[in-house]
Parts: sequence; structure tokens; C-alpha cells
Amino acid sequence: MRGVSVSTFRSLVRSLQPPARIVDWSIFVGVLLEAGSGLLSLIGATPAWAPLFWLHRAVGLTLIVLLGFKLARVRHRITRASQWQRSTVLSVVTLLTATVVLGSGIVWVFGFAPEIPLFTLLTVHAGLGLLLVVLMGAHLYTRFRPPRRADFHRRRTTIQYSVMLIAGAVTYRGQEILNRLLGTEGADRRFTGSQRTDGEGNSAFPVTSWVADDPDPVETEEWDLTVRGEVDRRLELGYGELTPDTAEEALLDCTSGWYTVQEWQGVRVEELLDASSTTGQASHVRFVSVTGYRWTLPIEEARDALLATHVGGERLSHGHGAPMRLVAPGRRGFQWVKWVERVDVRQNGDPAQWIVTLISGFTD
Ligand SMILES: Nc1nc2c(c(=O)[nH]1)N[C@H]1C(S)=C(S)[C@@H](COP(=O)(O)O)O[C@H]1N2
Ligand SMILES: [Mo]
Repeated sequence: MRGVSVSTFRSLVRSLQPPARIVDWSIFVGVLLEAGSGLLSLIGATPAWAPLFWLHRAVGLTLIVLLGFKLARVRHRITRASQWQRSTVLSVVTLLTATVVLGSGIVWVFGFAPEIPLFTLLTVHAGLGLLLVVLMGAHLYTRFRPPRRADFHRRRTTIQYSVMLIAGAVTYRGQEILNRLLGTEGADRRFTGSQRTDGEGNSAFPVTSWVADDPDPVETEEWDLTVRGEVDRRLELGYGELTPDTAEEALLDCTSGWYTVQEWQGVRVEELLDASSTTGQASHVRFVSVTGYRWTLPIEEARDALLATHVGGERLSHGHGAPMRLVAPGRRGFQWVKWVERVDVRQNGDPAQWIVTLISGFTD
């Protein structure tokens, strides 16, 4: 009886298995899709982005199946030492990296978030994921086999891929239900995958630097806020001249995998723009940190943003950006510039911000 079911299972798997080269190229496309959607997900903050995150998870699950097919096919090349070639080392390193990337993704989905010095599991997932693209490129280069026409049996391939995708969706749903039943941390995730931190004020959420931005504490007496650019009146305001009379609840969602809802209090950017009287050319507003770290918002969005001096009723701590930090609802955490000292009203956006922000921690 057992023999029968095992062989039935084997032949079922065999009939579901696409031809070798299709498997390989699907893995290639899948990994590129994951890298692309993973990178894009960094800026996804509002629920309209949710489908991108579903895609990332569904393709990730499909990759597990495809890798399973591939491993079943090539395992003798790895297990038999006599068959080792130089490219085998690269293949094994690529496979191990893929395993860690997929494993960390799955573990994360289940809400397990081990403490790793300097990183979170999600940043390890992302970093190794990008490394995997490089390894896979090299692996492909050493073992390149273009797909052949004969590999495509339209009907069979369509069925095979439909089954995989449906299985992926079912697995994902099952995981959600399981998470809820087990009451794991994973059940309290946002659609971005971020896990909630509870509490109010400075101590309720971690201090996070997007690369290595870590200035000395900013002395309030020596600090002022400059508003300049497309304005009729340039402003230079000391801390005492600011009236932090606006309070609002906003959600900070960091790409390293946590989120918090806090009440932020400070100055509405609109007030600064009105006080400096922006020109007709003004279309964007750039927020610049003492470290050079910066981010730009379209002016309409900027009007609604807050330059906060307080969180949860407490004055901001140095780590959270004292004396003043940007609160940009609907944007990912890395866009919430800390230690703001300048507001530039501009005619254009600022594409260079991507690079400047990435290196700001190394140049100050
Ligand atoms: N100047 C500056 N602003 C910054 C950062 C930084 O490294 N430098 N990190 C960003 C990131 S990645 C996040 S998630 C939030 C985190 O804010 P917090 O440290 O108060 O939690 O600040 C953002 N603002
Ligand atoms: Mo972040």
C-alpha cells in the first residue's frame, strides 16, 4: 500500500515537473521578479501597494517548488565528489544563499524576529537576496543553456504553472490561518510585512539608521531651521520661535520590518510655507538633515506633513531626530528625515536624493 502511494506521488510530481530548462529559466525570471518587487516594496507604504507584496510572497513560494524540481534533478552532481567541477562550488554557494533567502523570508512571515546585531532578519533577507542576483548571474554564465522551442508544450506548461501558482496561493492563505491560530507575532503584520511595536513615546520604537547616519546630539541653542529656495522671505527660526501646536497620529513603517503608531506634535509644514510666501515656481519641498540625509515631497503632500518636536507627549530624543524630524504620513520610514535643519522649496524633484541619502552616513 505504502509502495503504491509513494510511486503514485512520484509520478504525480514527474507529470507536474516542467522540462529542465524551463525550470531553470523560471527560477531566473522568478529571482529577478523577487529582486525587483523587493526593491520596489521599499517605497510601498499605502495599501494600494499591497498586490506588490502578495506577488513577492507568491513568487517566493513558487521558487521553493522550482528549486525542489531542480535539486531533484542535479543532486547527483553535488553528492558525487567525482562529478565536482569548478562551477559546482559556485552552484553550491548560490544554492545555499537561495536557501537562506527563502528561509529568512518564510521565518519572517511567521513573525519570528531573532535579534541579530546591526541587522534585522528582514535586512539580512534583502541583502542576501540582492547577492543572490549576482551569484545567479555568475552561475548562469558558467552553465548557460538557452531554452529550446521543443521545451514548450503550451498546454502542459500552462497547467503545470497554474497548479504551482494555485498551490502557492493556498499555502500563503494556509500560513495566514495558521499564524492566527497559533497567535504568533506574524499575525499582527501590516501588508508590508512589518510587525507592530507597542507603547507611546521615544522608548516605544527602535532608533533606526538607514545606512550609518549617526550625528552628535544637536544642541538646540545652536540649531535653527532655515526655509529657503523658491520663497519671497527666507526664514531662520530658532527652537524658541517655533510653535509646535499641531498634534496628529501617524504610522511610521520602517523597511527593516517594524511599525509604530504614535501621536506626533510639531509645526505643520504648510505654516512654514505660508510664512515664507512660496513663489509661483514652487513645486517640491526638500527636507535636509544636519547629516546631509534628505528627502523631497511634492509641495501639496509637504503642506500636510509635520515637522515634529514631540512624540507621544515627550520631547523627541536625540536618536529619534531631536530637535526636529519630518513626519510624512503615507511614506515609508526612511523618508521621515531626522535632525532636520533646512527646508528647501524647489522647482523640481530631487532624483539625486537616492544616492545622497545612501551615502550621507559615510560623509559627515
Ligand atoms: N537623517 C536621518 N534620518 C532618518 C534616518 C537616518 O538614518 N538619518 N533613518 C530613517 C529610517 S530608515 C527610519 S525607519 C526612520 C526611523 O525613525 P526612528 O529612528 O525615530 O525610529 O528615520 C528615518 N530618518
Ligand atoms: Mo527604516
